[in-house]
Amino acid sequence: MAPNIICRKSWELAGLQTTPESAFLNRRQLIAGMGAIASIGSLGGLSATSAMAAEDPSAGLYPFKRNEAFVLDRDMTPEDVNSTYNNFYEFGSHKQISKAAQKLRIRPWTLMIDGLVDKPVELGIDDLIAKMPLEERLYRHRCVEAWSMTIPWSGFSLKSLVEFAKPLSGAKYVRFETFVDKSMASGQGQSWYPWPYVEGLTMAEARNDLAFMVTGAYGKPLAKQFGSPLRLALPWKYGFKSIKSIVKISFTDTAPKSFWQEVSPGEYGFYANVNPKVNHKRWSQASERVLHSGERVPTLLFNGYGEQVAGLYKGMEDQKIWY
Ligand SMILES: Nc1nc2c(c(=O)[nH]1)N[C@H]1C(S)=C(S)[C@@H](COP(=O)(O)O)O[C@H]1N2
Ligand SMILES: [Mo]
Repeated sequence: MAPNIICRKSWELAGLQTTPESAFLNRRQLIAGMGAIASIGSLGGLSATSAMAAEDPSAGLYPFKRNEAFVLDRDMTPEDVNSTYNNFYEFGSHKQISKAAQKLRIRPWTLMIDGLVDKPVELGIDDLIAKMPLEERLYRHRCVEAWSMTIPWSGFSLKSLVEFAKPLSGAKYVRFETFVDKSMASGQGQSWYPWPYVEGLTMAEARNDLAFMVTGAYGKPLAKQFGSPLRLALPWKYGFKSIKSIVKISFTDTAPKSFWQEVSPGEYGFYANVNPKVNHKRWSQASERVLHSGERVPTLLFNGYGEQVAGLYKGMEDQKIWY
């Protein structure tokens, strides 16, 4: 991983310790718990925050405790920058989808866990969150399009979800699937795309410490455009592997075919590990544009996370693991 320099950034001072807001959210939670929330529609003029608390009962749990093992040598991307520049094709095939994504309904939200497991289970997102060890991690994110950002994600390790799912010994891969609902997601009307968005990992990748299930960012529940209420963060792989708004996780014995493999098999493969020396068919991967500064910096092997993940690919370096 990158040199261990811990810098306190301005967003931390301004953002995470906003006691007034979290105190307010906790009060809202309490009211919701007492059943008084039923009257919320008649209050009128609700602030965005209280509307969020009403729709997202997990709001009072944030911020999660930061896991100090994940440190960065880069500036944090300001929240307003990466929450207005997103890839979420369900809401349009361009970066300005943040408004359209507000149509996403995030409660009730059910996650199905099935396939080669002890017992398939369907559970609500808040039940899942209640069972998982919650923490915050600072991660880099490197899009295959050669831009990058740095984000404080909240969530839990994918490893803990795998343990909860109790996969059978025949399980070799994990397959993830995004919701399908054309009435919320206008992009899903573009029938030339192979909806739903699908992604996959090997079991060893899914059990690696770095693989993170994300429920929040910047010390609060995920904004919808980030793929709420549940997405992946796989910082050593190109960003498209970090699938958003997950409704189904299946354990399988065959490698799942991902959305982008389906769209363009010559350009996108199953592993998609970051490697500055292996170019995309149409552009170089040697460097990347830092989203908030516009600066160009060299791209690092495994996006700087080789220490944690290189062992997963020992002896496979000459295979198709770099796109
Ligand atoms: N369901 C779904 N997940 C997705 C995408 C998408 O279009 N749909 N885009 C991917 C790509 S290409 C990237 S770079 C990241 C972008 O995440 P961000 O908008 O939070 O930066 O989400 C990934 N996950
Ligand atoms: Mo991406």
